[in-house]
Amino acid sequence: MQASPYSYDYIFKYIIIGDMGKHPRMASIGTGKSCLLRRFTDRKFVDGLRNTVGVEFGTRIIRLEDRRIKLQIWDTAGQERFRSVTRSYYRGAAGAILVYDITRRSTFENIANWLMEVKNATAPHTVMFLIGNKSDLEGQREVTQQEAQKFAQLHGLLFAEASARTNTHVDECFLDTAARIYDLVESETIDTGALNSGIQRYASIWRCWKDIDILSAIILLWVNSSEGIAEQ
Ligand SMILES: Nc1nc2c(ncn2[C@@H]2O[C@H](COP(=O)(O)OP(=O)(O)O)[C@@H](O)[C@H]2O)c(=O)[nH]1
Ligand SMILES: [Mg+2]
Repeated sequence: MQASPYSYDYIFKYIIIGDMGKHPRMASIGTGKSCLLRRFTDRKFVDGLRNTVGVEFGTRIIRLEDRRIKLQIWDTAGQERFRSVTRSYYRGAAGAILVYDITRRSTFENIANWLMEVKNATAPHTVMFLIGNKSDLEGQREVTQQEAQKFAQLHGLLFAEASARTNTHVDECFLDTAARIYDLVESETIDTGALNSGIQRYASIWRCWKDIDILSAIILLWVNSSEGIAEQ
């Protein structure tokens, strides 16, 4: 049964960042951020996305334990061409997905800069996931999995190689990030009430009804007791 798209317990905001970079022969080619996003939210590979213009974010509702969580994933809309992204883009991100292209070493080397930008602009508990995208292009690899793994460990990032094209490990990257954020929420490490936590708590319709039941019981009690006072 498909639940209502409006009933969920949390919204987690994610951002995706990484180079667009330059290819020696061709025009600029991105690391695949928009393709990863579309693969996760629309469950398809959309080739030839035009620099994200007009697409600001994608969403998908996932389930973790008995909670429904809406992942709201923001895409850079081409801002990364200038090697920096406005601060408002980072604001209130609970999860940051950093993407490099395993076939272009410069995109991996630049991750250190992206990481610095994210750390400077987000809350301390923002969960970060490093994706080495285009794992389908093994023959053109310029970055080994081991060195990326080592970098991720050093900086406390989750890590996986993935391919938006062949749909390899894409869901895992977004879902593992959500699971880590959820753990931080459950253990109260993240204060969901704090401004810019990147998390919004929502009452599902069912929960609302339960709250309304409790509220009407309180009103009824109050009316009864005040009637009792009036009769005395
Ligand atoms: N082979 C391969 N190509 C990919 C993959 N993901 C994206 N691409 C290609 O890389 C280019 C840039 O992708 P895009 O998502 O627009 O990059 P962005 O600028 O980082 O958003 C496009 O030509 C995509 O078709 C992948 O997993 N494998
Ligand atoms: Mg893009």
